[in-house]
Amino acid sequence: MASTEGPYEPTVESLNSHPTPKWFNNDKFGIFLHWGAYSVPAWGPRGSYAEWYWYYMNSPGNETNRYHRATYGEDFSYDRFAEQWKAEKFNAADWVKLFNDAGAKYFVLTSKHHEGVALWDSKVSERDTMAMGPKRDLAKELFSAARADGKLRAGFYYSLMEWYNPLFTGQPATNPYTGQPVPYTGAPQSGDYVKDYMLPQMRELIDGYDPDILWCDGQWDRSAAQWQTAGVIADYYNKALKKGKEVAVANRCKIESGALESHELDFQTPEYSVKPDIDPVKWESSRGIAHSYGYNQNEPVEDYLSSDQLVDSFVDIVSKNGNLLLDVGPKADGTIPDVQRERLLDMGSWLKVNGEAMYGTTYWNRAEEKGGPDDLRYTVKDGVLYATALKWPGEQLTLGADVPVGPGTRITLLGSDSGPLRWQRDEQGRVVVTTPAETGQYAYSFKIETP
Ligand code: FUL
Repeated sequence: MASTEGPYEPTVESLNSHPTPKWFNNDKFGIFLHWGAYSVPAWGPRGSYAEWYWYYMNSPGNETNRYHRATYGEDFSYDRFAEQWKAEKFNAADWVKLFNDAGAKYFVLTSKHHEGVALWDSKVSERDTMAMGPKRDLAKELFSAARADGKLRAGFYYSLMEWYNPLFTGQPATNPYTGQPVPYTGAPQSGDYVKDYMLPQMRELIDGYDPDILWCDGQWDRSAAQWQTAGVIADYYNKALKKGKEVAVANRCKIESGALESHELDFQTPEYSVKPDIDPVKWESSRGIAHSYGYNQNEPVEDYLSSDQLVDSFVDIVSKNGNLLLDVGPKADGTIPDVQRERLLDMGSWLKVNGEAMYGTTYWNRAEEKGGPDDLRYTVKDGVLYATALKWPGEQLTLGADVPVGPGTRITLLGSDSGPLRWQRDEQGRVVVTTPAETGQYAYSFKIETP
């Protein structure tokens, strides 16, 4: 397909010259959503990805393979989950409100995971939630609600690869127990997977829904030359530019290696991992609150991060030039599990007080004060330095000797009404701040202003 006019061309050099949007750096916190037919069984061995249900079900010897036979029987094909998926309690406005209350600034919805079920009204396939299960354009409902509300940016995750699509694999999907072929419901039977199906789907998402973020996945399965995503990305950038809009594309959209920590496109995508130190190349770490992206009913509450751990990890990420894309796994009925909702609201109440030390900041000359008595992280914005202590420091907070302080310096604790705090230097020249009464919870942001 011919490229639209504009400065971006479908070459590695041209696409890599695209700047990471400023808003993407400023916003820091997004919500990832993994919702699909896998949300119906919503099951995986503890510590595994529940959205991989079909793959594990198809792997003899795997716990999910045994679980499926025992729970649903050998003849129950995966696509029946898509039919059982009703989303009957899904209310997009409620989700948007929850994400706002969590302090998130954007979200990324799985428009199609490796199982191949599209969450929008796809014209090139009937393997979508219009024809199957919910019989609704879930993506449209969520994007419309977000746009009506006007506060969140909206992005799409899109899996380039599909596990058992015959058009992609060259063989029929099969029943894992009998080896008999099973239908791959609704997907086109002929044509070229990439040219006639995958790239047109990506264009449907971009042209029809105007996403702010494109977050590909499943890229490892083929080379950049085979995926041919460069033309779609160039058009996406050019169209955005014409509209005066800035969009962000994840490195997994693969114009070169697609490796999670490669520098291609707009940001790196480490998964369940955090950079050990500042990386000036923008990155966004994604993870579920527990060990799965898709909802896993087999995961007990103790497998979830506590709100304290979550906030600490977020502060750590931001101090190192990262964003946190925190995943929510909704249930098949469209409700969000209580434990996930609670964590999100705790993040939100922390950010209400301390968000000033996070949103719109950049990293300082170092992320943390190693060797000091307090576990703290630095961020900076408009000449103001913030030091966020991951634990309450006690009566004194010890900052590095090079923290810029002088006669007019004013140090305050966000959320405290005690006013400016006393500070002095210790024998090693470090800046020691006398703390007020303990406030809030999880982590404590001190604001250091020097005229
Ligand atoms: C991985 C996928 O295989 C996981 O299921 C999840 O979507 C994660 C964000 O990317 O590569």
